[in-house]
Formats: sequence, structure tokens, C-alpha cells
Amino acid sequence: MDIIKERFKAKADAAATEIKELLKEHGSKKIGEVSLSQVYQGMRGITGLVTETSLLDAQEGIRFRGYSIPELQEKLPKAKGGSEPLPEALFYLMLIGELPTEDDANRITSILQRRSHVPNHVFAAIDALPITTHPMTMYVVGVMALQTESVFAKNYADGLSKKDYWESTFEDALTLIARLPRIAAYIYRRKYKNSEHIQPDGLLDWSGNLAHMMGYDDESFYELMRLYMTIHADHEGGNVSAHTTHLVGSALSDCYLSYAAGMNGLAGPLHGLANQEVIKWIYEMQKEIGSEEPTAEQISDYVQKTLKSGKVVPGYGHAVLRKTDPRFTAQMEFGKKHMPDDKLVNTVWKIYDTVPPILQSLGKIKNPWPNVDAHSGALLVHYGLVEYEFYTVLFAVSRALGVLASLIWDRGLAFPLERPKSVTTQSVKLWLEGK
Ligand code: NMX
Ligand code: MLT
Repeated sequence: MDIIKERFKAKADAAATEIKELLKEHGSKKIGEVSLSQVYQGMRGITGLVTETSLLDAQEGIRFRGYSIPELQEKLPKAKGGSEPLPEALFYLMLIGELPTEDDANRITSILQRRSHVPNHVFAAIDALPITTHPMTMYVVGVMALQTESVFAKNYADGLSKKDYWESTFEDALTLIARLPRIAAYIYRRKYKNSEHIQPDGLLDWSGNLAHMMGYDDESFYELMRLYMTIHADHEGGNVSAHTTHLVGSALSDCYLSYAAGMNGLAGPLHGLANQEVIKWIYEMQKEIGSEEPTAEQISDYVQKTLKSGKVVPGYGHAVLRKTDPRFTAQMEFGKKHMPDDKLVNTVWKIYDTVPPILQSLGKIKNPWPNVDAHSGALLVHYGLVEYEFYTVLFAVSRALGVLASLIWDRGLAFPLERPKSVTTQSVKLWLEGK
């Protein structure tokens, strides 16, 4: 057995014993109360899930196994000559719960390199879609076509024992993660670069290879991809993509089925699609104003117009966060280092100065601050990646690291089928009447 798999098994067995003890002693303790409003309002604030890979604090933002984004940037192994963390190293951290050594990170990189071959029928499935198809639809179709490779599904059909679910899931997760950059890059080159595909470079790290296959062979773009793939990887368990992956996985759907389901959620404009919406919104604003560098007053007027027409300001607000998203700040730092004079990046910063007080003044928005999506597109545009409909695919490739590490944990801890109770308004009325 591979050493990383052995380490995971040892960690999962120890955690399962600990959880059993914990529940024996404290299982009947109340972790919270549920109000009727919460039931009707998207279950905000209800604690109802266990996700071991990361935890979100409303004020401070995300911590992956206890480490904040600046700490990850300092402590995780880097590519040779690079200064951003390797997302493979973050995957190790989420999976094993300990910081990897350089050797550990390299081991994951080489597993991913070895497993990266994508079978031809996946490309054929993508090619069968009209070229006008949204890249996220192509992506999910590609992932679904790859489901033919599921070891879990095959072993289950052959009578897999419950105690071995984790191992086939572990194998599926790594194989799927290994192949996602190729699928994403294939979609990009098919839709935007006349199907002039670029073969993988077997020596590059996971993110470097994604950049290479997309056609962006620039060390600073590799660095952006490493940062991007790190900061988008996980956001605890309640967000739509992580929760969906976990929910679908709880029916013992394999990694491919579960991840594809999650990515259909990521493709919604209130979730991951917001990254394309931000750039689209800025372009529309620039067009209307007739300038690439809108003033604070012009931005303010455009925000009012957006709100008046019943639309949200994309990239702002969050269901849990109540401060500027540290993922926004990490990208801002990258911008200051690599492209301080870029006009679009500067506009994003000006929007950051202008929008929060306006949203705050409405009195109903719980978080007027920017989220991760407010910044990501402008950095990509700087390198020439202007095709904003593709941006959510990059988010999806990254999110695989978190949701699949979590799915391995779900199997390692033998989590059961997820099936909460729902009510009807009629039943609520009867309950209120004491019936
Ligand atoms: N622009 C305008 N209105 C907003 C915004 C915004 N950016 N954010 C929240 N609101 C409104 C919201 O629509 C709701 O209005 P109403 O009562 O009329 O229905 C009200 O403010 C209260 O909403 P909140 O409780 O503050 O936010 P909620 O938790 O329901 O939603 C989001 C969170 C993220 C869905 C919401 O802030 C939003 O729609 N933001 C814009 C889209 C976006 O950037 N999504 C990306 C999130 C990050 N990600 O990658 O997933
Ligand atoms: C995410 O990264 O999943 C988003 O910020 C949405 C969320 O956490 O709810």
C-alpha cells in the first residue's frame, strides 16, 4: 500500500475511535437550536455537518486544518523557484491533517502525474457538445464521461465490503484529481483556441501543467495558478459545492458522480459562477461609462443602477463571512507584487473602496465586503485569459482538492446517508397551533 494511503488509514482509524468515544460521552448534548426562520431561510447558521478538512470563521476567514492562508503561504512546500504553495501539498494537509514535507508533496505530485492520462471517450463526449455550450457544462459532462473509470463503482458492483469503501474512494479521488487539469485545458483550447490542444508536460506540477496545457507558459502565471488552486480548494462543508458533493456521496455515489453534482452547484451565479459575473459586470460598467478607468463616483452610480434593477453586485456578500475574505486579500497581495499598475486590477481595488459603504447603507446585507470572486478574474485578464465564461472551471478544478479529500474522510469515518427532515407550511401551521 502506498505510504500516504497507509497514513490516511491510521489517521482515520484513530479519528473513528475518538469520535465513537466522544459520542458515547457527549452524544446527547445540544450543539445549537433551530428557529423557524432558519428553516425557511437557507438553514443559515445551523450546525449539521462534519467536514474535517477546513473550518470557516465569520471574522477571520478560512483555516485549512488550523492554518490560515498566509500561514499556508509560509509553511507549505513550493515548486522549485516559486513562492506560492503547491496545492498538492494542501491536499496532503487536508487529507492527513499534518503539514507535508517536501517529499510528501512531491509524492502527491508524482502520483498525479502518473495518473493524468484521460481516455479518449471523455474528449469525444466533450466534442459532442455544441461549441457554444458553457464551459462548466462541458466540464461536468467530461467528469461524468470519466465515471467509467470508477474503481469504487466497479468494486461495489463486485460486492465490496463496507470496511473497504475508503480505499476505492481514495483511489478514485486521486485519479480524478490527476485528470481534471487535462479536461479543463482541453475545454479551454477547444472553445477558445480553435481546438489547438497542448500535450501535458509530465515534469510539471499539477497547477503548472494546467497553465501549460491552457497555453500560458509563464512562470508568474504558474505562480498565480498555484495560489488560485490553493485558495479556492475548500471553504468548510456547508457551501453549495462541498455540501452537494458530500450529500450525493452519502448515497455511496462514487467520486465522479458526487463531484460532478457538486460542480453543478458551483456553476450557479450565487456560488462559483460569480467569478465570471464580476468581470462581465465590470466590462458592462466600463462600456456604459466609456472609460477603462471609472472614477469612484461613476462606480457608485453604476452600483446604484445595478441594485435598482433588482440585481446583486457580484463578488460582494457572503453567507458566513462578515469581513473581507482573506482569499480576496491574498489575491490583492499577488496583484501588488506582480501587476501593481494593471488598470483592471486597480479598478477592482477602487470598487473595493467604493462598494462596501453603499451595500452597508441598504441596511439588509449582512456582509458588504468582497468575497474571493471579486478579485480572481482581473488577475487572469492580466495574463490574457479574458474568456470569463471559463473562470468557474478553474474554481472547479481547485475545489476538487477539498471536496474529494472530504469524501475520502466521509468513507474513512463511515459516515451514513444524509437525510434531514423537511416540513410543509401546512405542517408548520398545525405545529404552531399545537396540533
Ligand atoms: N448585492 C446586492 N444585494 C445583496 C448582495 C449583493 N452582493 N448580497 C446580499 N444581498 C441581498 C440579498 O439578496 C438579500 O436580499 P433580499 O432580502 O431582498 O432577498 C439581502 O441582501 C440579505 O442577504 P444576506 O443575508 O446578506 O446574504 P445571503 O447569505 O442570503 O447570500 C450571497 C449570500 C453570497 C448569495 C449574496 O451575498 C450574493 O448574492 N452575493 C453576490 C453573488 C456572489 O458574489 N456570490 C459568490 C459567493 C462566493 N462564492 O464563491 O460562492
Ligand atoms: C465558497 O468558497 O464555497 C464560497 O465562499 C461560498 C461559501 O462558503 O458559502
